[in-house]
Amino acid sequence: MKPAALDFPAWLQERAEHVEACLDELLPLPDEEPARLHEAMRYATLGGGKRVRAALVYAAGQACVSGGMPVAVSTGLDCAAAAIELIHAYSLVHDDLPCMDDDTLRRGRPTTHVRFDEATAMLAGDALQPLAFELLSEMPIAPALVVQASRILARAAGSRGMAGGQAIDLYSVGRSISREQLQTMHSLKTGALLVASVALGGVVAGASSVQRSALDSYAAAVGLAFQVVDDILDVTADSKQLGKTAGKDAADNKPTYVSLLGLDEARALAESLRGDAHKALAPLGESAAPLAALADFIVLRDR
Ligand code: GRG
Repeated sequence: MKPAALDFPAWLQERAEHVEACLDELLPLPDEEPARLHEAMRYATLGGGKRVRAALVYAAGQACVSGGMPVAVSTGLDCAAAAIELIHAYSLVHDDLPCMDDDTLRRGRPTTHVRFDEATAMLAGDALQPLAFELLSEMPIAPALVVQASRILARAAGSRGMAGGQAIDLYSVGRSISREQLQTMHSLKTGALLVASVALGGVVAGASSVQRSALDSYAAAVGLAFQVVDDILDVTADSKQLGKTAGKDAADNKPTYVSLLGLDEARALAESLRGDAHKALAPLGESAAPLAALADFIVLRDR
């Protein structure tokens, strides 16, 4: 019998609500001292976001498990999905600070430093980061896999990953950079966490080397596609649609795929990366349906 076709919007919504509930439960309550810090951490993390990274963790895990999902793997995927969303939330809070992008709108609401204050926002980001690793340490899977997962996330968030990409981004404002340099910057700044999300799902599910290599190829294509589309949306969508300030890259004189390739070629690149992502999934079979649908979602999204 043919498996039922995936209802992707319903799947994504269910996964987003599920990780939101996990985050709500694990974040310190807003009345626990220091209350203002805890309130800021919850503000930065809860009630918004597409939860693409969490969805990638779940979809990659599902692609590598045949038959029913063991409870330990399911709990481990919850921890990994929440951990990556905590790191992502911290990065957005710090990115919006006056010393970085100096932005006032995020997820359709005032940024954390505007809603609270700069020092509290900085501390909220600082505190979200270790909380992610505390969570990974609690995964009820083989200790060797916990170590692998921690290493993947640490590497992706650090100076050889997201923080390094952010540094290159800051130093490249107003300079002309080549397509290769742009790609390096984005593969670190945005791609590293997306790639780590897919890798974490595979590690937690105990993926084989064939499965891991398929996931790696898929993640490389999707990680880059995400940024190309982000650059396109920055010029084609408005702030209301995006929930953040549109047109900011051009206003800040930042090099982007659109400024480098033009809109049509940037769109063609995103489409070709979507094709690469689909091809990479061939060895994973039917269970990779959510990963395939996520590649479509990332490329065809309008926010
Ligand atoms: C401060 C160390 C440090 C890093 C910041 C992530 C980042 C690096 C900067 C964010 C700037 C930015 C808008 C990058 C473009 C790609 C991106 C990460 C967009 C936001 O991710 P979404 O669209 O956000 O998944 P939601 O709100 O849906 O979670």
